[in-house]
Amino acid sequence: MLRRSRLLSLEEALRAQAAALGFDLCRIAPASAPPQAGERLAAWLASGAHGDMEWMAATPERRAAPQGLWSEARSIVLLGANYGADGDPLADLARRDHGAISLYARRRDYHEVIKGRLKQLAAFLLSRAGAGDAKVFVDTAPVMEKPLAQAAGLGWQGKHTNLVSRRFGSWLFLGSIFTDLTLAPDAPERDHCGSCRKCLDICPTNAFPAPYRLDARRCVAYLTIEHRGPIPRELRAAIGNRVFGCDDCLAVCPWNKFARAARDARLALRPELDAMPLAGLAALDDAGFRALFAATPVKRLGHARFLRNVAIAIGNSGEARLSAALRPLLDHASPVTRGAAVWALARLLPREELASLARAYAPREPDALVCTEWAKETQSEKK
Ligand code: B12
Ligand code: SF4
Ligand code: SF4
Repeated sequence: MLRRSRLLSLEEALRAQAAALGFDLCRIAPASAPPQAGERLAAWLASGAHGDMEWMAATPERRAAPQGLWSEARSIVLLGANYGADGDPLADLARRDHGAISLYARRRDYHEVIKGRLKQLAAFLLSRAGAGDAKVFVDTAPVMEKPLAQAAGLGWQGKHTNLVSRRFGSWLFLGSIFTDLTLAPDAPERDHCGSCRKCLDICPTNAFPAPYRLDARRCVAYLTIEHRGPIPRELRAAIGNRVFGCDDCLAVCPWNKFARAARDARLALRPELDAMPLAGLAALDDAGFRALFAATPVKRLGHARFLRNVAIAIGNSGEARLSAALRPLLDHASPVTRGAAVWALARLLPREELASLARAYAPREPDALVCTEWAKETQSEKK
């Protein structure tokens, strides 16, 4: 065994160690900037498509090119971790009185799981090479992970802009190791979308102005996870019962026929987070929210914004009985939650009942935006 491992090249040993640590793909790209990624990032930012994700606009020159982030970088090791599941990831969307949480978030936060493994792999690489330096990134640093992963050949950026793998379909988490070692690069992957446009057509909020271009301001993932304020009124109905993220464009991709369930126990799905009754989610207090979503990405959203999302989903449920779950939210400390509750109640209550609630709550509402919600809903009732 020892004899065999001595014969492995550094790159082969790295790949074997990546597999041993639980990564499903490991390939290498040169540290040069991925072609056109910088220009396209600049155009995307200039169009305002990043919405209120100011951190995306903060350091574009560092994000556009690996050597802008770390001038010593010579090679980038790109890692993919499969998070596929058995069954239909969109099945929960049909249960309108239940909340749908996107597949990536119904489990331990991948940032934590992957970052630890990246550090272990980087330490292995440096000790094996006997020299060099390395830095590890997953998601949160200004790194364009998808174009880099395409340059390394993990897959290609599909028309929905995510990386699609011939082996794992849409379901890969990405991470990277930047190193000042010069490693032999792998070949890039080419686009295999062809004339398909399934991901573009299924999007509930029409978030793709063109193939390969996403307007994040319309994407349900942005609206339910990143956006801090009230969700724009014109997009609320299309969100349906999605309370955290969205998988529609990923799930319809034909390349998922090659996908398989994740083998990684630390990324195992938590069955209790599958289609939870909306009434129960609305009734969670802060401690209950934290306990239910402990160590998952949902916890980082915070209780108030989670309730905002739950209120919108209840408003979309068509179930008048769920209005009882909304009423306590009218007294919530967060105006964003109160405003969403007003909108949702207007979808479920008879006109007179809503008018009576408005008489009780609107005059003592301190927040201008929530007052506007009351005014809009009671005005539209008069029409
Ligand atoms: C910001 C961000 C978001 C934003 C914006 C998404 C976006 N597409 O930019 C929001 C909040 C909406 C989001 C949502 C999601 N995200 Co996100 N997100 C990121 C983040 C932090 C940065 C992405 C970025 O750089 N965007 C800027 C734009 C300009 O870059 P781009 O998407 O690569 O855009 C390219 C194309 O537009 C293309 N292009 C433009 N014009 C043209 C024209 C032609 C002809 C062609 C060919 C190409 C082309 O060039 C651009 C540059 O390469 C990355 C992590 C990271 N650091 O990379 C995770 C990341 C992309 N997200 C991830 C995931 C899982 C998701 C969700 C699936 C979560 C969910 N289930 O709800 C959704 C998917 C929504 C979607 N369809 O993209 C994964 C994706 C893994 C994968 N296999 O690709 C990442 C890589 C995190 C990770 N480490 O695993 N996300
Ligand atoms: S994640 Fe959902 S809302 Fe966002 S682009 Fe994909 S289908 Fe559209
Ligand atoms: S659904 Fe079709 S167009 Fe979209 S990424 Fe997959 S193959 Fe490409």
